[in-house]
Amino acid sequence: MLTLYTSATTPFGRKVAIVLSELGLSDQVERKTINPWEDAAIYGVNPLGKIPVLVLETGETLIESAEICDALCEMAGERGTRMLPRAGVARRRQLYLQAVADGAIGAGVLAMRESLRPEGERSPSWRERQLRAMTNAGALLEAEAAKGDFAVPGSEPTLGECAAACLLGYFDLRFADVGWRERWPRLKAWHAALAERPGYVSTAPVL
Ligand SMILES: N[C@@H](CCC(=O)N[C@@H](CS)C(=O)NCC(=O)O)C(=O)O
Repeated sequence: MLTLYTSATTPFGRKVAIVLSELGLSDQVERKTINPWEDAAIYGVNPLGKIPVLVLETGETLIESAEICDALCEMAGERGTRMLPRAGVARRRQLYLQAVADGAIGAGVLAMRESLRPEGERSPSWRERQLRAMTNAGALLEAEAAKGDFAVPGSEPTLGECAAACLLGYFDLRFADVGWRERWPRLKAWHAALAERPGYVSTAPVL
């Protein structure tokens, strides 16, 4: 059994959960819910204090969602290779899309935490910078979707697409005022189809 430390709202943990579902590995994982901001027990599995964390049966601990997804794709054989090719330009493309989406989510987490600081300690320019990274990433993904090689409805998403879907879900959760569907119509159409997949539905964040 694998052990996944995650929470009901983490977008990075959601990406891992979607990948597990798409790869048919969900039932091989025991989930442990933890709030990394409040529960110091997280440092027992990740010195960085972040989730998600995946502990393998060997005891090996993976502390970064991209690293976790890579390992899961390797475990899943053929389907894993379709989600994340093992080498070459096709692999780099998926890692690139994932880096764009993950980077934007990370910026969003910083902006969200900034808004929780006491009134006088908040920096509007800092938040603005993080939002700029998020909207730049959305625009970039819209351009990628316009190239026409994002998954068509009903087909299996790649790793980059799973990450992109989590970014859009995170806009819905914390940054609805950005109005991403109005800004990026191709992503809107693509997301509507992907959002029907069981892995996306069953991992919807719970506040
Ligand atoms: N690059 C990491 C980012 C993980 C991350 O930032 N997780 C957030 C929750 S969404 C967290 O645990 N933050 C706690 C902290 O930064 O102290 C990954 O992809 O796994």
